[in-house]
Amino acid sequence: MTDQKKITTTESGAPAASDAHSQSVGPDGAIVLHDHRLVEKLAQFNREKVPERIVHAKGGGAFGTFTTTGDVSQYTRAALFQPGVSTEMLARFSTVAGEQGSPDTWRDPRGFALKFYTSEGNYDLVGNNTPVFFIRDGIKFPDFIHSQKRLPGSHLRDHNMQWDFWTLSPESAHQVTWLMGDRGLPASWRMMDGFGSHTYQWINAAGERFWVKYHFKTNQGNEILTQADADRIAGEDADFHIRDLSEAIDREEFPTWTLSVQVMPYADAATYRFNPFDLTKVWPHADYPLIEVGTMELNRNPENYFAQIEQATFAPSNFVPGIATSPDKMLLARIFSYADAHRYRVGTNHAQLPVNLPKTEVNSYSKDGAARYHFSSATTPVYAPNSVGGAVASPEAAGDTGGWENDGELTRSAVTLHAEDDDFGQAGALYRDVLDDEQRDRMVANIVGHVSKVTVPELLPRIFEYWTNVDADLGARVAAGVQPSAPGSNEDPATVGVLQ
Ligand code: HDE
Repeated sequence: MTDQKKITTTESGAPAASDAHSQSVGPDGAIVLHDHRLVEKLAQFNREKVPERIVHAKGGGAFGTFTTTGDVSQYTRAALFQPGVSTEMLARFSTVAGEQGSPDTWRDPRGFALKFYTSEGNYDLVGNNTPVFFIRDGIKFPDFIHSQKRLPGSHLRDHNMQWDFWTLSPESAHQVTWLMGDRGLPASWRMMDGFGSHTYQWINAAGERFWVKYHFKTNQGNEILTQADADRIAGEDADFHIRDLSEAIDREEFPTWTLSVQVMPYADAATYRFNPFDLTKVWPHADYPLIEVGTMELNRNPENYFAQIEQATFAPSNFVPGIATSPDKMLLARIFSYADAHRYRVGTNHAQLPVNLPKTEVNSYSKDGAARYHFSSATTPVYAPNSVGGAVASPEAAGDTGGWENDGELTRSAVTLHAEDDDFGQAGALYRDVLDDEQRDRMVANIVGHVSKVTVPELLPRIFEYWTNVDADLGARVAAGVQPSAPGSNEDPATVGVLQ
C-alpha cells in the first residue's frame, strides 16, 4: 500500500480543493453559487435519509450462514433445506412501534427478519420473536399500528389508545399476553427465539404439500430484562441491543439458533381443532412436534449500516421452489405490502442493491427505472415471448408454486372457527400452563404498570374483563393491582404478589 494519502474528491471523482473553505469573493466576501463543492456537500447531506420503515424502524442485524443438518427433504424440495446445504444469509432484528433512535429496550415484539441468499433465489422469512400476532386480518393493521404509535394532535404515545384498540379486538389477547410477559423484553437479540409465526406451505419433490410453522430456538438461552432494568437501560443506551450483537460478533462469540419446524399433513388442516391459518393461534407441540432442520449462525457484522441494514428489503413474497404461502389472510396481505413498502422506501430497483441482490442470475424482463444498476446485454430481448433466445418461464424449475382448494361467494367476514377456536383460550393456557410463578408475577406487574397509565376510567372495566377472559386469577390480580377497590378485585393488593 503506497503511503500516498487518499485525495478528497467531488462525487464525480475530481480532486477537491478544500473541505474547510467555501469559495468567496476575497477572504471576507460573499460565497459564490458556482462553488459546486459547497453546494454538492450540502445538497448530498440533505438527501442522506430514506423514509424509515413505518413499523420496525429501529433495528440492527448481521450476516451469517444457515446450515441444514437434519433431513426434511420428504417435506420440501427447497434447495436450502436439503441435508448438508449451507446458505449465506442476513438477519435483521427490530422493535415494532419505536421510530429510528427510539430505545432498543422498549416493551414490544421483536422483528426477526431473515434473508437467505439461496441457489434458487432469495428466500425471505420475516417473522417476530413471538409465534402469534395481535390481529388475524391485515385490513386492521394500519389501525392497530396507529393505536400503538402517536396521537394525531399531541404526537404523544397514549396508553388509552392502545387499550381501547386491544379491548375492542379480543383476537389480540394471545399476543398481548406474550407481549406483557418476559418475551416483550429480551435481554439481547441473541437471547430470544424467532418464529415464522404464520403457517406456510412446503412442497416436496413429488409435489406433495404440507403445512409448516418455523421455530428458531436460541442456543444462547432465553434471557430477559425486568421492566425496571429495561427502563433504566433505555435512558442509558438507546442502542443497547445493536451494540450487544455487534460486539458479540466482534468478540467472535457467534450467536446460533436451531431451526425446527412443525409439520401438519395437508389434509389435517380442514379438521384440526384450531384454524391452522389463524395467526393468533399456535399449534400445541403435542399435536405436531418439532422436527429439527438446521442451524443459523450470525458471524459477520455489516460494514455499512445504511447500505446493508437500512436499505435491506425483506419481503414475505420472496419464496423459492418448495416453499409457498398459505390461506392465512395476514400473510396474503403482507405479500402485497412489503414489496410495495420497498418500492416506496428504497426505490423501484431496491432488489438490485448488493444487500438485496440474489446469488442467482436475474432474467426478469424488467428494465430501466430509477437507479437501475444491473442491465442485460444489448442483444438480450426485453420482451417475451420472443424468437431471439430470451429467457423462458419454466414450470418445471418453479415446480408447484403452492395452492389449496378454495370456493364460495366473495364475502367480507371472519374466518371459520374450528372446534376449539376462541380469542382467549390459548392466552389462558400460556398464563396457566407455560409460565411459572415468577413469570406470572412479572406479567401481572407489567400489565398493572402499563394499565396504570390509562387515564380514561371507562376503559378500566373493559381491561379487567379482557384479562379475566384470559384467566380469572389474572383478571383479579390486574384489577387489584390497578384499583385495589376495583370490582372483581377480591384480594388485598398487598397479597396480589405484584412485584414492585
Ligand atoms: Fe410487518 N411490515 N406487517 N409484520 N414487519 C413491515 O415492511 C405489514 C406483520 C415485520 O427488518 C413493513 O419493509 C402488514 C407480522 C418485520 O426490514 C410493512 C401486516 C409480522 C418487519 C409491513 C404486518 C411482521 C416488518 C414496514 C399485517 C411477524 C421489519 C417496512 C398483514 C410475523 C422487516 C417494511 C425488516 C415490516 C407490513 C404484520 C413482522 C409496512 C400489512 C404478522 C420483522 O410493509
